[in-house]
Amino acid sequence: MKLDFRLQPVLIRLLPFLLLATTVSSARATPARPLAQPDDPRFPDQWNLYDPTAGGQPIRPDINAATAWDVTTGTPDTVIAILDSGIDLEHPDLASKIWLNEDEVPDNGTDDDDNGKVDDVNGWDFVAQDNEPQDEDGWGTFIAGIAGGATNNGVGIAGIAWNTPLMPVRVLTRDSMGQATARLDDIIAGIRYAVDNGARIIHLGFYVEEENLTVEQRAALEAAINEAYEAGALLVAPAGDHGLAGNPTVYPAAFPSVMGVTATDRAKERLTAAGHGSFVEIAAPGVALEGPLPDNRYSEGAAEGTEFAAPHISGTAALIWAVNPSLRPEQVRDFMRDTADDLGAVGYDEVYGFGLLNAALAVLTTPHMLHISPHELHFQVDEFGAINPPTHKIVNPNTGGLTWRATTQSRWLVIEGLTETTPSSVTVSVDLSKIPHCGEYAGSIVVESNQRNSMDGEQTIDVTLEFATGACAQVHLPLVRR
Ligand SMILES: [Ca+2]
Ligand SMILES: [Ca+2]
Ligand SMILES: [Ca+2]
Ligand SMILES: [Ca+2]
Repeated sequence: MKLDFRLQPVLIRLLPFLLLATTVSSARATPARPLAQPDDPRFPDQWNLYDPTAGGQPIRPDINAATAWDVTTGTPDTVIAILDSGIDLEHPDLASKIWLNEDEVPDNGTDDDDNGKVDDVNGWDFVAQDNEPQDEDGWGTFIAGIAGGATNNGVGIAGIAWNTPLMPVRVLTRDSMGQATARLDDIIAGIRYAVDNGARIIHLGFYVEEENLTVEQRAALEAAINEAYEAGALLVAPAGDHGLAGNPTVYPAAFPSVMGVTATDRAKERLTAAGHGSFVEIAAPGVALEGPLPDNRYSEGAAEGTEFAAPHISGTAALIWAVNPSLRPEQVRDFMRDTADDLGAVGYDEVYGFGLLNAALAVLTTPHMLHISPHELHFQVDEFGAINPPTHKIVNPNTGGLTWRATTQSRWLVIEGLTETTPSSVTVSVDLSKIPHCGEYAGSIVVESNQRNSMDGEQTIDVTLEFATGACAQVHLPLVRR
């Protein structure tokens, strides 16, 4: 939403949560589908994530999230902070996704993690100065749902980053006239809170026209933003919806450290009201969107605005970081810019920026970094001939089954069941019939990435097998009898 910092507390002319009478066409053609199709009943209407009718188009209107999900559905290690009106903490598509501050003991009146906030288990409400950043307006809930709503839970919508926690940081509210307001100090404190508490992506859901910021205010906001960027966080903000109303330069989108996002529709045309200028860095779907609203409601495919395009960038950044957690924010940013589908004038332009976000290509282009665990497996045969444990799992928590494989030269090891979705895993067991006699055995499993742009080579998992005291007689019995 649009903010105005001229008054304290800052008055914001309300940017209405645009609910239009448009309905999404319910075309349900079924071309070859990516593997990771979530079961959320509203997913077929989320053309912005995956448009099943877009197969033949050289540039898809969606972000092709479904193809990206074949590689990764995100990781719990990457947290997205949503600086907005809070998040509906009870919504069935969000409750399970709310960030949990594990260092804070709830409801004991103590700031256990010493971060300056008492009992901040689920983020912070800078407006009310309490630990319940509940959304009373809807903006933050909707944005959170696009970036990382609960997915494949059989309910409502799919989000982009399935496994990524969402940290509600409430900085926006309404005044007595129903207009949206925020205090600059709260926004700055909210950014710092997000960084200090481990958010890697800071989603700034609002925009302020240049003329409504004093030089000092702008400098203070930019300093906090630059500090966050240098600390390793990616910052994302809407390019604003006043392209037809003077087309002002807006902040924070126009700060160099922030990705400014414009909105496109299902025909890949820019939302006519979207702001345009050098502060536009990238485009994402932002018209006729389906998403969650407070009180277990949904937008019914009728939300539009650059505010709702921007969270596509934040959710995709979380997927990129899942593929490779070692990246700096500027690298994550580059992968999205470099893989965006060019629209409008050839190359970068001030209407579409570097083009329309292509989450699938961004994720596939990101150098894969293999994260598997554990790196050692141990089996034991007990005196009754049973193997403990019967199976081990090698888990790849960040990326899906398409991205890696596990093989072994040890004939007595059996590897099977590579799962497709993240976290993906294989099951390892022992085939005792391949063991000639009791003793101690050492084997190995080689894990390697399938991705051409892998950053790491083979990884070896050592496997040992030993027979417990008393187990040998059992195993040798058939041989002895012969
Ligand atoms: Ca605390
Ligand atoms: Ca506490
Ligand atoms: Ca869902
Ligand atoms: Ca262009």
